[in-house]
Amino acid sequence: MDIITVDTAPIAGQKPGTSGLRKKTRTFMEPHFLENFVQAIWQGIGGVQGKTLVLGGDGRYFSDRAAQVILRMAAASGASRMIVGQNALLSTPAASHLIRSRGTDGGIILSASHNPGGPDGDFGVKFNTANGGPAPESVTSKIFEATKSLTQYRIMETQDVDLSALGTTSLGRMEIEVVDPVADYAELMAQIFDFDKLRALFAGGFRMRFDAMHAVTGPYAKAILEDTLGAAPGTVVNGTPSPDFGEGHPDPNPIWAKDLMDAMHSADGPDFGAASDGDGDRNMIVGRNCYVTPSDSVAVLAANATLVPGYADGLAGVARSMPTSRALDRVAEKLDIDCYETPTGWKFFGNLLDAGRATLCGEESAGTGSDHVREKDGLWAVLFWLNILAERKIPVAELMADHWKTYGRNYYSRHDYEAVDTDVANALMDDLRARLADLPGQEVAGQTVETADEFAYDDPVDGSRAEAQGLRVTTREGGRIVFRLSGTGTEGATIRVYLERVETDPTAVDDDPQEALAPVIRAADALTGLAERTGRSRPDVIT
Ligand code: VG1
Ligand code: CO
Repeated sequence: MDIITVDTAPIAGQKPGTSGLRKKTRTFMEPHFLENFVQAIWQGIGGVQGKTLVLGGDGRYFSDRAAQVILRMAAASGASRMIVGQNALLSTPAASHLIRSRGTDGGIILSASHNPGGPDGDFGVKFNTANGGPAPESVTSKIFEATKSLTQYRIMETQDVDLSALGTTSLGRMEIEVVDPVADYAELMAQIFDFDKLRALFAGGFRMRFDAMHAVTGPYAKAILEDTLGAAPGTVVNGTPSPDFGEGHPDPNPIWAKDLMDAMHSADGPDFGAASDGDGDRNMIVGRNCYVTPSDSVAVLAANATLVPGYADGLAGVARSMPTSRALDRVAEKLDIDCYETPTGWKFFGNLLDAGRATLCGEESAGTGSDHVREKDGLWAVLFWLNILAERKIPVAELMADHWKTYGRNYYSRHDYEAVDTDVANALMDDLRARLADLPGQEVAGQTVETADEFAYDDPVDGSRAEAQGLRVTTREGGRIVFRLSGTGTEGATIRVYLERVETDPTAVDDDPQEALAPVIRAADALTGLAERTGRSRPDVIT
């Protein structure tokens, strides 16, 4: 087994985005592309000499090859141990848990999350630090700097490691431990939730459908929901991970999880439906005839948290990303706890969780999580909902109606315009940014602007500052509009328009969100001329 040093040159565009480096799979398969980025990670974290890392991912196309390359590069640079999920599979939350529970120096997650996979799809590589969370910007910027000056990488020349068999092998002097991807995670869930109550719920005839979308959560959901909690066989659908996600789009929202939506709206549909994304960190919650927006979901979890054994003592605080609706703030106010507002992306919650300032966190993009790991966690959110339903014994629709009566309703929707010409998207943002200071007091499509600014975040724990995190406008009529460009796309630009309107009249909380938001939607278009500039008459995706 020889360690060789390969000459290379910097490759442009290896800047980690909202959640790691994401590119077309074919780009990752180009000569040196993956190797350069991995070598840059080693440099960015001060080398891997003597370190222990976790490795796994969502099983998408090219993961098996990438895992072998990473193992050979870790061995070549002196890592002492790699803990790898069997067949290189690990959901993102399970990887986060392993990094923490085994006291490692961090880990690498191979995933492009909710983006489609396959040779024509997307691939991604993300580094997580020893706390189990996505590397903060202080680390990702070092990695990016390293990509710009790389001239060589080190790799071991050897046969593939067999990642299908559990147990410990070695590569040169590095040990490789292949672990069951599900076992430790399932054990953690059993510590947090009341599994006896959940068993009783299913034994009592409660019917559920969990759509794993051909992605990584299938084995986790089957083991926990069907094998451990006694949900009927067949509860988990699309439960076998496939490299191209069954040619699907593993994004758990009403558009891409349409089969599940249809089932939940049929006469004899299940009581409860849920779905997760490619790497298992997102969740969609839907009751009979009742889709729960992610922003409402985290608010409901916070309001009912003490019903769950793991949170019986209450919450230290909560946090949400800035574009997420302020439904959570209303609950926090009632509970008299802090509610932090962070930039988009889970890496910004890490410090708050580590410092014990926040217990629950959520993002409008179907991400919910807590201090049990340092990533958002899809299946955990589903079990949380089940635990609440087992205690409250009412249908999801009734629970939501009750929540809105108590807290008011934050009508909310996100409109995405995908693969927009990058120059058009940048110009739209630049023009609005330039006008922000003049907007307060102006009337826009019948709404009067109250405040307008660009969001920047000062981390209360380490004092770091993140700028340019989205343009936001509030109106006197209770509306809020946020404009942001996605940091996870791989084609052109994706413009995200986040729309919200607060309704506190208990008799007006049952409207269709798109109708309730119509004035806000009109104002968003008038503010930016979005339809005209992009030539799009409607968004590509509405969630
Ligand atoms: C999107 C979401 C963001 C989420 C991120 C990663 O980022 O908006 O809330 O944290 O994806 O999620 P962006 O920059 O495209 O808006 V995942 O499930 O990809 O790890
Ligand atoms: Co994800």
